[in-house]
Amino acid sequence: MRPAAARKSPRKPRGPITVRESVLQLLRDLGIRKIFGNPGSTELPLFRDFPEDFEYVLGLVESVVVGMADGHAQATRNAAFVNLHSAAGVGHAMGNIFTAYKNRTPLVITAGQQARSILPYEPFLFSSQATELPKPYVKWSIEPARAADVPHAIARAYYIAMQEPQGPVFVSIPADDWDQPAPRIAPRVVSTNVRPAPQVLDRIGDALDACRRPAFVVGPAIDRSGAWEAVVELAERHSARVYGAPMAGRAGFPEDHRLFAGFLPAMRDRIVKLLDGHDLVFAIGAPTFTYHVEGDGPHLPAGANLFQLIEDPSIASWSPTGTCAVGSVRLGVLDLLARPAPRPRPLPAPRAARPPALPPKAGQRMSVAYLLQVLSELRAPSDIIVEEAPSARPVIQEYLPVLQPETYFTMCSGGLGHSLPAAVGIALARQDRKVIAVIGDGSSMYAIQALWSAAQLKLPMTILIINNGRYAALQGFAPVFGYAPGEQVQGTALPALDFVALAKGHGCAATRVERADTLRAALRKALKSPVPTLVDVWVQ
Ligand SMILES: Cc1ncc(C[n+]2csc(CCOP(=O)(O)OP(=O)(O)O)c2C)c(N)n1
Ligand SMILES: [Mg+2]
Repeated sequence: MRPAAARKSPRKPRGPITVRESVLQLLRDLGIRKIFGNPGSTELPLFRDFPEDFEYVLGLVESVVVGMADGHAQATRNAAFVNLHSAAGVGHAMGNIFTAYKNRTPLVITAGQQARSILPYEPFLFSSQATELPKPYVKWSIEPARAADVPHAIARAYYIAMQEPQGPVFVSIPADDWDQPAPRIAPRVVSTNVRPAPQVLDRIGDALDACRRPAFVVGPAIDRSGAWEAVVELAERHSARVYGAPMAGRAGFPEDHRLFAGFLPAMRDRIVKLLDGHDLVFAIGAPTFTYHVEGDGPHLPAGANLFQLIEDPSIASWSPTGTCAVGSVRLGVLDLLARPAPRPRPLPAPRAARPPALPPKAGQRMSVAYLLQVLSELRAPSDIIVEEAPSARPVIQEYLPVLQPETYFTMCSGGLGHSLPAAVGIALARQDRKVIAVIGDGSSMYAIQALWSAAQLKLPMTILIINNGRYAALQGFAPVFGYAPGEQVQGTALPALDFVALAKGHGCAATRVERADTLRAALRKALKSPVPTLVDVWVQ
């Protein structure tokens, strides 16, 4: 980086301006001052005369770049601007572009392209079908026909990304475009959501008023749309029992609330069993339902009617049954709250208290439950948990409950390699909060370079590695796919990874916890640390 004095300050261009100047001014106007990227020769022209009021956030591989941008966009509620290297860089990013699409995270992803004048000669680094490459996991994809159209394309991309259902968009930009003349693009006011149709909401409201035992299934679009408090009020008004939706990337309800009944698994017959006895199921901001394995039989218990409120018309279209209001989850819930209060209903019985996790017996490793119970005692309720630890998920749901809005993030996609970089992006956005990344040993290795960005950005985050030395989720799943009990599952052992060395090698502080009696002190110290600190905890 050049010394501050040598850098140019932002200026208001007069007369004809370049594509670069036009795009940077547009980004300022849209409230964007960070560029998440990994540079190559096809991107370098964008960064010449890099303005002082922008920050380039470097990820060492493009998957980390997109993961960080995803976290930042979710935490700031504004699209993040991403710049990737042409073809190969977009390829590296693809896993986390898929995840951003499933997470419904607004990202304006740009990528370099070779200079227009040599495109006919299939040059080095040329992306021959640049706009096809990220499909179908972007909402829109374009390589503008002329250099002068680049700023307008980026503006259009931004408004598409921000429109619910939000998501990533893609703009391919030839390297020689940045110095070409372009018009200045004035920012516009474009509304980003729509109010669900009142007549469909009325049907849902009438059914809610008339039913005897309502169940709410709360999904990620609640927190995304800022509807957490409104959903709590609606559940209390109807004395509804509230279940977490399977595989949700955000929490939608306080998990210590008397009405909260736990999580639905991603399995059809078990969902039907858990919802048995309810005559109405209202899925709020959740797909109905995300399944992980095959199942047959009904999707709902006998006698139950399904209603749904979701911002995504595509999700609404594949629900197997029921009535769906499409539009802003927050506006929809507020409209339901504006109806007259129903006659009071008896409260459902609270769920059974979970048993406390016990420390390990001498010579044994601690359980994941014990680790999370201790973390739960030490964290503040406003700390942000960013999680990717597949077999630990059900234990996290029991022992590390989410208590407040915007304090839990993971991915909706199932694609590992998201949450460690996302935690970095969230920590960058929310420097008022402690961010705790809770990551499986296997998951961490899909995006371990995120540690370097955390160290360079000096983010005081905690990275907790739940180290069981294996891909436990796959071993746990094996019987579902016909494995005999105890049969070895190929490719699921992860010996000889040294997370303390990996963390230190990326510039983070690190410590290892092998025994339960050193856990509390190590976690307490890490949570207070002013630098990114990894705690590698060995569990059963
Ligand atoms: C990109 C990607 N590759 C592979 C998988 C398959 N997969 C699902 S869970 C899992 C294991 C994760 O291991 P770890 O983070 O250690 O968690 P554990 O299963 O031990 O709880 C794998 C490899 C995936 N979901 N995403
Ligand atoms: Mg593991």
